[in-house]
Amino acid sequence: MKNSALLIIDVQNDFCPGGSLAVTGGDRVIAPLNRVAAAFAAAGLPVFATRDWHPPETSHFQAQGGPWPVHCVRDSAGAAYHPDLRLPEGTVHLYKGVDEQRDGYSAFDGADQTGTLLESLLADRSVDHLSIGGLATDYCVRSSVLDALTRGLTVTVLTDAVAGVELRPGDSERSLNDMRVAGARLLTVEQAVQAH
Ligand code: VGL
Ligand code: ZN
Repeated sequence: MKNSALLIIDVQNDFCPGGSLAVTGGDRVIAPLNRVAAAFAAAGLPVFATRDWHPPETSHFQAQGGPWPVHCVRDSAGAAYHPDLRLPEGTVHLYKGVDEQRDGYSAFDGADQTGTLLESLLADRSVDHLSIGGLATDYCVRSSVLDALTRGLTVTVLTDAVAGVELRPGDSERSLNDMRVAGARLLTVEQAVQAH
């Protein structure tokens, strides 16, 4: 029997339409994520949610030589969860990308507000399988999925609950393929909920 948890990555205003690093269709992940989060909560399974949570100046941003426009600066409106996202009571909140010198794409770079890393939060709950959705397919979702697989967890990627930045057209498709080749299962939310 698998001990599953849901991991929701970076469904924040800055990654949604109107935000400073908007992902095309970023807000389309919200309805499927609300559905799967409710199903996990109803089954008593843990839900984790990350926020990209950057300092005002970081090597992640273009002004400091990095790849990205300013986004998800800690405590800003852009860093808040999208207001339509419904996180169940008891959701464990993780902060990532808090460092001035690192991109911190992976949820495994993230920690809760006491500084406990995701890996140890998962171990505490004997989690061995993660269902993962959110933003962005080609950066934080990809990196989190590959890190989870490296750590020996099994992973389902929720294909209708992810969307990509697509700096290069096709990046999302290529990323999904990389995740599949690395061992992740690709399912829609509907298929994943049925499987539980
Ligand atoms: C992300 C680019 C920069 C992500 C975060 O959440 O995928 N992408 N920072
Ligand atoms: Zn970022």
